[in-house]
Amino acid sequence: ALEPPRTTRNMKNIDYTLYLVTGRNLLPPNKDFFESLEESIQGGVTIVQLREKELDTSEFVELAVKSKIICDKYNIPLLINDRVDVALAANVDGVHLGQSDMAVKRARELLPHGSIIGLSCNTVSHVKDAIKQKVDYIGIGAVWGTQTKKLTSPIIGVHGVGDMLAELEGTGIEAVAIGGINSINLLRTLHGCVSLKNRALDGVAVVSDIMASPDPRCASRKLKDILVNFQRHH
Ligand code: TZP
Ligand code: MG
Repeated sequence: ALEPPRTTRNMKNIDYTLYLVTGRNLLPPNKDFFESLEESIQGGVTIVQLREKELDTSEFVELAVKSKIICDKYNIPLLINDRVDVALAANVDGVHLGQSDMAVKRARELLPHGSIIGLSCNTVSHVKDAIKQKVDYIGIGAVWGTQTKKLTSPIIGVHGVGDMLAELEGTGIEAVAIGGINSINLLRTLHGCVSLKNRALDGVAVVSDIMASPDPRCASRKLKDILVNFQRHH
């Protein structure tokens, strides 16, 4: 087994613009996971979360260690979905927690100082709670319908996302939307999610539009161009 690299990221100016959430089961036939990961970063992914629910612990740790080497090469932060133990073992940059995962406070105590902690939020009440728990960022969703995850909460829509963004005003907590976002609806999503007080998303999280693509570099670049252009004009 490879040794986990010993780099840490203590300065938190994280770029959430194009947030890749992985799902190896979505890869096209014969597409290698690490090749896809590297190409998606080359296309403009700015942060990566390994979301691999079906891997056992040893497989997940090894996947994380190898992914960290690729992410480090491009100075891209790497987060782990749900599993604080895996994040610790692979010495990655943080975790993304769901509402029923380990409490943020506990994860903060376990992880190295300066680790990134994100939380999934589906309601304004979740957002208020996330602010109290001092998370680094929240993932808001599902903004649209998705085939990638069996949803356990209603689809929020752009106005729902906007209402949740409004709560974040002045907190310094960043936000990405997730769920069914692709290059066709991205610009509409970005414009639609802007809160009444003009707060926009800091980025979008995407699974299938990148992972399922035979050309993830191209898929990412397409999304990134739209995001950067929106950010420039907003
Ligand atoms: N959480 C809410 S929707 C979703 C997750 C993990 C999946 C989004 O996947 P896709 O393929 O970008 O719709
Ligand atoms: Mg989770």
